[in-house]
Amino acid sequence: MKLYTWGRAPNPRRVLIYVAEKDIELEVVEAGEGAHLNDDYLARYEGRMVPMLELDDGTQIGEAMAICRYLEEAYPAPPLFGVNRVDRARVDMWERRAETEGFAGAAEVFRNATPAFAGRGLPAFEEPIEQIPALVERGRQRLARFYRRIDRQLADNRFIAGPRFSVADITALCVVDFATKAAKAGLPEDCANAMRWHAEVSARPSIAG
Ligand SMILES: N[C@@H](CCC(=O)N[C@@H](CS)C(=O)NCC(=O)O)C(=O)O
Repeated sequence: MKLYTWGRAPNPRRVLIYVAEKDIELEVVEAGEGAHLNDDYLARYEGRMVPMLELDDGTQIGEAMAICRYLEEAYPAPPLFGVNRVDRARVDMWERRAETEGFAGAAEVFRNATPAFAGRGLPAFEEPIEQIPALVERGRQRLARFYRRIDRQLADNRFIAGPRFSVADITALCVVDFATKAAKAGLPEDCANAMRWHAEVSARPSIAG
């Protein structure tokens, strides 16, 4: 099994944290060269993004959560997708929100504001996709709404989806760190619950290093 990653890119990081939480051994392969994925990887994988998990029989699995779900079946302990029907639904719900609200917002800011991504306003396209500067502000709005939402949720919950650490925390943490470093749009200081959560999850061995 090989996991293809790219430097400190946030989506492969979701899988790397998951793998560290589970103590799963797999071969990690760097698919990037500076600000680009390398040509060999792009030619071999039609998804043209990372992360991608390649099984020993050549099967290619893209999408961070599809990879984690595949691994969850082989390595069920500790459970990171919830422990019962309601819990699993809650984890899915918050993980989806972290991706579709948080990641989408951070990506809108990053991809439309970063000079090195000129002509690459969206990932995975072969043809140029121009940046749209107006999306930077809209991305910030999406992120701000996501931050307020998790701050309210974390007022009564230790972790994003309830009392247990889950993939929802992994995705939300990667959103916050990516937005802070790459989009200069970190957690607002008045989001005290989210700040408390961020400090706690950042100290986990799978994340702190
Ligand atoms: N929804 C995908 C998102 C993957 C994604 O956006 N990956 C980025 C790196 S974080 C990528 O491969 N970008 C390629 C590029 O910018 O050329 C997932 O969950 O894995």
